Amino acid sequence: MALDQQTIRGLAEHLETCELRALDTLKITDEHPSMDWDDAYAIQDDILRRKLARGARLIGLKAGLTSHAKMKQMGVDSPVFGFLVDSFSVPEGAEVKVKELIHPKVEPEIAFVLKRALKGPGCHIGAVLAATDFVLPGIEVIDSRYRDFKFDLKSVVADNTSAARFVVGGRAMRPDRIDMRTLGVMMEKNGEVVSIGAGAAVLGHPAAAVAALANHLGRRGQEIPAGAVVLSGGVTEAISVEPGDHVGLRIQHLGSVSLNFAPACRCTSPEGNITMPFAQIYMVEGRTPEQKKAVIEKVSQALVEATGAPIANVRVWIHEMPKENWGIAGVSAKDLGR
Ligand code: OOG
Ligand code: MG
Repeated sequence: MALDQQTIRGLAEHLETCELRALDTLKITDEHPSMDWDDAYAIQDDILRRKLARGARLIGLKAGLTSHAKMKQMGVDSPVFGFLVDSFSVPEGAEVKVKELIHPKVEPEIAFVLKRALKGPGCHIGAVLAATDFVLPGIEVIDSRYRDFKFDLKSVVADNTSAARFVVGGRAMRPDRIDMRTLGVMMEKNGEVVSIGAGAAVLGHPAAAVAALANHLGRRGQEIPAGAVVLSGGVTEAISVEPGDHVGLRIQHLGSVSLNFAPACRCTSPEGNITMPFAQIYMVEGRTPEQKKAVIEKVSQALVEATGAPIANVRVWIHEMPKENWGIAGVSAKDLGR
């Protein structure tokens, strides 16, 4: 390990605060270039410890960056592993509160539920299939705490592999009834197909990702517990979502599962009953058009940040007050001598 305990705790607190307040940050290896793999997982473990201390329940684990599409999208070359707690779990068809997230993306995944614990080293696809109770379709919502999703592998491990929310549902299927490699996967956003893939995209067989997770944990003296849900990794690249989006995932033989992303804000504008964040600014007359434009741009940006609404939905209205109406506590500007 290259970092001391205090630094590890400080980085865990920083990353978890970013998660809880929906704030982004620069990747932590920028300031700690010597950080090694053990440090990265120690930071992730400390984030889990913080959550458990506040009453969270560990309900599952995840493998990430297990498909070529994902590795290519993120510019990395090996899988990473993280944890899932109860607050990440969203019921089927429920609304995800976009305001609680920074820049969410969705991924289609095959989720495993184990009937027996799995421990590496030496875990393989056969052992995973024997220990699996059933598999389900799952949508993972990832939300890297790093600005613009720009990170390296160690930084993303420390950030619990961008884990944020997930839903599982559809039809539970025993693993001996299907060939997971040839399962067709189709994800749609607002009724349009946004990604298509097959199970084999995940390390040749999604169970290989679960075996890799068990082997990773085995090296650290841990195991995948019975009853845990395991997300085996995005089959295709991740897709960005905006407030108001609907995302559906259909996997051959496993049925479908869906999520809604809460609309930004419900306001009525002068144009009718349109969903859009709306701000009115009062200013004394006399500003140039350029100055007014700059105010509109700044306020629009603040609304985008505060509500998560797309910039195109934001409206800013400037009211100009005549100079003679301006005053302080009933004394006009003129009488104030200004
Ligand atoms: C890292 C998490 C990747 C997956 O399924 O590949 C992941 C990221 O891309 O931010 O969960
Ligand atoms: Mg994932």
